[in-house]
Amino acid sequence: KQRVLSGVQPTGNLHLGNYLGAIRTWVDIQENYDNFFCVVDLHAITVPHDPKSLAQDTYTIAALYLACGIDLEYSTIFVQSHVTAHSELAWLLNCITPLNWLERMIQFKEKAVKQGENVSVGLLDYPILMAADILLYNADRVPVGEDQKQHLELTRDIAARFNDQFATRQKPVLKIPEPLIRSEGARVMSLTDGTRKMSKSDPSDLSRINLLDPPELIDKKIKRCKTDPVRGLEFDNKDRPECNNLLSLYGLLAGKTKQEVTLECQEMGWGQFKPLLSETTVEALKPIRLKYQEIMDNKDYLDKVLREGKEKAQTVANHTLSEVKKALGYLPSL
Ligand code: AQP
Repeated sequence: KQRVLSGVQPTGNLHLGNYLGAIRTWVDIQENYDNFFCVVDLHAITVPHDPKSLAQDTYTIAALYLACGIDLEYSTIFVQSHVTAHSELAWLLNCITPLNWLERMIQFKEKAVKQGENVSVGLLDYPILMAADILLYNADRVPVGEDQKQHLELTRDIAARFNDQFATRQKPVLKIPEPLIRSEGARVMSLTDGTRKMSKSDPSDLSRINLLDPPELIDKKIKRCKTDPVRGLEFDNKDRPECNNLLSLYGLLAGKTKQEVTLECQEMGWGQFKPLLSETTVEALKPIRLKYQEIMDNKDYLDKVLREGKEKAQTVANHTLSEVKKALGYLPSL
């Protein structure tokens, strides 16, 4: 079987963008691959974080993976910081990657502007750690949202450069991964501005629907979300980004095609559509919330999942790391 690797940062709760852009795809494809899904807690400290909530947030994301349908028969779930090879490979890749490759990254430029002088070296280095995450597992496919596309291209460039410099064409050390970005759900937009992606770091909680939001809150957020005064609802009108986003969300959550949604909703006004979207969202998220609660009530089970996940991940990661060190010419550990 081909290998899949992906992850989410434990920075708060997951939102519909993380779910529809990434995790839903993981669940849909998992039976066909050998999957590693990690909670990327080393990435979570590249921006200021609260040490009091990091561990709890890590549990939350791992439990949400399971609640969303990640199945341990096909997939391994683990915590990035529990497998030390991630930090170690990131260092080795740091030393072969030109600085200007990182300075070009759009996400760095956007986040760095927000943080001014406090921006950390870690934020610049984020894509190299992500490359290490992927390359350690010889991943063939990396299912992510559209916003991670540039980082994946960088991962491919780093792997190719490493192989060029330290391996032979016949026997490459690092596997060059392919992105897996589905067209539907790859870019879920904010509820308060249809031109910006739904994001955890948006200061307004009204801009996103979190997977664990209670029904009343989901209803409130949809009631208040930005719309427009145009009559009728339609996809793909670039002057109506909010309309496109809300119809897309409805289609994805109701399991309906674009055509079906168009037929059903083209004559509707917002007053009729919003309650429909709200009800559909609540129904779609209900099983996730219930399953999540069940898992969080059984921390021993969750610890066992993460302990076993760590062991499996470590075996694969340590093997790749030792191949990389051998290629770089290190004296083997005595
Ligand atoms: N709006 C989105 N639409 C589709 N996919 C998205 N992803 C994130 N936002 C959207 C995908 O979710 C996965 C996890 O990404 P991450 O760990 O990088 O999450 P994050 O960056 O903490 O989430 P945000 O909300 O994107 O945070 P900020 O505000 O920090 O930028 C990835 O596969 C990502 O593509």
